[in-house]
Amino acid sequence: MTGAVNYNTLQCMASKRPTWIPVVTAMIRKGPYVLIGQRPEGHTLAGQWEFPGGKIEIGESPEQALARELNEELGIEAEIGDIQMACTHSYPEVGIFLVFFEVQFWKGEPKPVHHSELKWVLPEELKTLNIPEANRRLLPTILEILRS
Ligand code: DGT
Repeated sequence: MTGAVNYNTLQCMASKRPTWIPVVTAMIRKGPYVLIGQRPEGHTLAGQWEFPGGKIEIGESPEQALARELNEELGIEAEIGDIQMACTHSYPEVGIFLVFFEVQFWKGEPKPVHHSELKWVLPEELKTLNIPEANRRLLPTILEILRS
């Protein structure tokens, strides 16, 4: 039977395909400092320091998703700048596709609406903080970008 779609075969293929979650994050810069937030209790990676951001929802562009996340998490109206880098990271059950954007301009003062704490740090301080494994692997590149 040429041209016929075997639904069971498709289901089987789909279940073997890895799941990737797209995540957008912001490098929010003020002079030499960058803003990071501590992930709250009750979420994965609780206590770790991350760049603010989150998952892209269906129908959103990456920039729209990041602007929404920054509004929800920090209470700011951000102008999303250029993509600085992108990477993938695999957790046991799922992978994330992580895209970092530069943010230099925003309205409002960032508040820890979602995070347990926010802080402005010098890029070097990231070396000493508990950060997600996905970010740790890329730290040399992250530092290079933040120093420029
Ligand atoms: P979750 O992960 O189910 O607890 O849900 P959320 O809403 O706390 O997670 P969300 O939306 O922040 O998703 C971001 C995912 O990407 C999460 O698994 C942590 C991971 N990730 C790794 N590095 C970073 C980073 O620098 N910033 C953010 N925002 N997420 C990161």
